[in-house]
Amino acid sequence: MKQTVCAYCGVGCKLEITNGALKGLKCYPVNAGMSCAKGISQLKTIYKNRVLEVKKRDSISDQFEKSSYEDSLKYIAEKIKGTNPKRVGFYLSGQMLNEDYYVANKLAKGFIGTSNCDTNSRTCMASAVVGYKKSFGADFVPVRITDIDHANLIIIIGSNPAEAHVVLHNKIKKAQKNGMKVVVIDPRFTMTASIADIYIPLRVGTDIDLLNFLAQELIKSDNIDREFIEKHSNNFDEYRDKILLLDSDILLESIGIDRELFKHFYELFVQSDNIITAWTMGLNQSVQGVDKNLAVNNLHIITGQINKKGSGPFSLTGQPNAMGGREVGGLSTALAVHLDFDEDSCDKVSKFWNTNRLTKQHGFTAYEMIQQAEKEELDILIIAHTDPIYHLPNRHFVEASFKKIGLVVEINAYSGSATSSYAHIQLPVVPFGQKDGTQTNMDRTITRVKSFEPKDGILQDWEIFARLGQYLGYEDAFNFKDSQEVFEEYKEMTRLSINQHLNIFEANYQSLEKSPFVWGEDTYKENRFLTSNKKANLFFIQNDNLSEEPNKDYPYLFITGRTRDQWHTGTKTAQLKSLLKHKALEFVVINCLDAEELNISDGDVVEVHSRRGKLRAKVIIAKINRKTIFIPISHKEVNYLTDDKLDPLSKEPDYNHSAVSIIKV
Ligand SMILES: Nc1nc2c(c(=O)[nH]1)N[C@H]1C(S)=C(S)[C@@H](COP(=O)(O)OP(=O)(O)OC[C@H]3O[C@@H](n4cnc5c(=O)[nH]c(N)nc54)[C@H](O)[C@@H]3O)O[C@H]1N2
Ligand SMILES: Nc1nc2c(c(=O)[nH]1)N[C@H]1C(S)=C(S)[C@@H](COP(=O)(O)OP(=O)(O)OC[C@H]3O[C@@H](n4cnc5c(=O)[nH]c(N)nc54)[C@H](O)[C@@H]3O)O[C@H]1N2
Ligand code: SF4
Ligand SMILES: [Mo]
Repeated sequence: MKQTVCAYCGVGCKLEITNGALKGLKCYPVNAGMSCAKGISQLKTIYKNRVLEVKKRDSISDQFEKSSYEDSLKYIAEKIKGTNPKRVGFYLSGQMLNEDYYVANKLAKGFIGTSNCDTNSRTCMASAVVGYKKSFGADFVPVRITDIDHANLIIIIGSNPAEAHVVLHNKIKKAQKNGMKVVVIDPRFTMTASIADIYIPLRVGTDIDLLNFLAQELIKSDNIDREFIEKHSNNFDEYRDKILLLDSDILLESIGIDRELFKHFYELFVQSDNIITAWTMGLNQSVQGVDKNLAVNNLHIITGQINKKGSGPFSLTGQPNAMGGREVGGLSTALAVHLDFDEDSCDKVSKFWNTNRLTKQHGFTAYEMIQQAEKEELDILIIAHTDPIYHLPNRHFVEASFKKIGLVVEINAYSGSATSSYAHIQLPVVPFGQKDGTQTNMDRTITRVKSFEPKDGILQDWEIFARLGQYLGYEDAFNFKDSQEVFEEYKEMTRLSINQHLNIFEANYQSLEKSPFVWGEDTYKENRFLTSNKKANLFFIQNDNLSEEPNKDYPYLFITGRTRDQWHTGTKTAQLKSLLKHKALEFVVINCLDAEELNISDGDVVEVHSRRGKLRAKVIIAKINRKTIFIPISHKEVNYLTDDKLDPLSKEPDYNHSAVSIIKV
């Protein structure tokens, strides 16, 4: 029986191939035989819509011409040699395998000497990473998927697992049958909300107010864990004093719910022994994304709901290997293996990689690289496994900036990305089914990704970076034989980490297939946080309402997200008829009273305008707060509307909060 892991979401379901079909692997605890429609459709996409030739052109107004890996990579190497490393950028992806990430990161930061090596995880998990580091001292998710079986309450806030993490949602439903309660907090009545014991339709961007209000009530009624606070936290007195000064009427008014509903939520909270809070893009993708994460972490600290079975703040990772990318060091704000750019770390890493070209400071983050390009300060951008033209906010700005980059290289397995129209060189790679290595799911489980189809002369992502390294003259450093050899080097490198949880060096590549490795499993339950005094930090947070406010010209708030059977830009999923049945690709959800006011009916086409751009979409009238609309990422033009404000610390974009107007066409 052939086994592998799903290449879509962060749940990381194990799949088996029997009789030419994929299905969930029964004996694997994470999915126990379950899977979703996207997951099992992947055999059909291995040979569909693929990029199979190396292509090159001088200008993006020219047609592509056929090239070869050797010619193109030698050309790229020459261009890199002739440029200041600070003007070179790498744009990676939480969908790359650990081995792909490792080699790309080693090449960029270790040998080319640029830390402008960031990933699409910046648009996704960056706020959670910073939040965990500030609260607990390390980028470490202190919850496992199996904790759901031991929780009495799960609070799902800014997250829609029924569509985005389907198998996790099924696990939640199962736990609910066994008594666990579910609270869903979302301005939109989602598929997840439909199973909620309590649904809280808060106003967009008011999560901090709600979480602060809850903290205030808990402190006032002494429903907090004093012993835990005393032994394991910093800054409680200041936090408490400031929380108690908040005016609850003003908070309620901001959240937009009545006191009675809040009371139900509060009562459920205090009656529950074990509580998990799960969140995703409704909190992270915000100009206050880090603050929203801190507000969640605060609650778990004051109630001691952390580091014990069935509890904890659970940031749900979106992409299949976004967690692995963080471990390897794919973000421009990290060097490698959870090390920062301090002198000691730089020395250790230089020695390990045997290089004197290591970059020694943070690089530009994803959107900042585009801002550099706009100032004509980026000469080369190498993009792998992601489509920044499509996915970054304020797309007109992104498109104009891309045109100023001298050399754009796109490494993609599939054709039809928006970025390919802006690329000078397109390099094909093998996708799921033909590639080999490891990936880490949302609860730190490292599994083996197995190839089961021939590569037909096409390279895997890491092989492209390794060859480029060799053409740049670093033959020894990039002389890897296979994915296992890359993993072995990466694994050894994790011994350098200061994150005491990161024990990946104990994993065994050969046995990963049968017994996946969970890193950090034995260390955290002892309440040892990785801050300087080993205690968790409380931060008083206020809602500063920093997002774009609606006004007379743009009276609606626009939020964004996913639909169940589509994967982002759809180069794989939008090709399959079977996956197009669930929901249309290009729709806008509007509240029925707003629709009435605008004289719009279900199925009408409307034009949505923001200060940055416009698009057309088909109306679906559904339950969503008034003056709030939802457009999914499957809408090809969605990011012409979105705002490009960034969180000041995580640099994650404010996708989920733009002011728009709606016009019937
Ligand atoms: N089918 C499918 N699944 C996927 C993906 C996919 O493309 N397709 N992508 C994967 C990736 S990369 C990611 S990051 C995850 C994302 O996983 P999720 O974040 O669960 O998915 P979204 O649909 O973005 O849901 C965000 C939710 O936040 C809500 N929201 C918006 N603003 C606010 C707010 O101010 N407060 C609160 N409380 N809620 C708000 C939205 O209504 C929406 O329901 O999904 C992963 N899974
Ligand atoms: N409006 C709006 N914008 C958003 C979001 C949102 O919710 N709303 N969410 C943001 C988030 S959380 C994310 S994660 C991003 C996602 O945005 P992207 O990362 O741009 O979306 P994907 O479609 O997942 O892109 C993956 C690309 O990799 C290619 N590919 C597939 N397999 C392989 C392979 O093996 N190797 C290589 N090299 N390429 C391969 C695919 O063809 C595709 O072009 O979007 C962000 N942008
Ligand atoms: S839930 Fe996620 S990991 Fe599991 S099969 Fe579906 S997309 Fe794949
Ligand atoms: Mo994501």
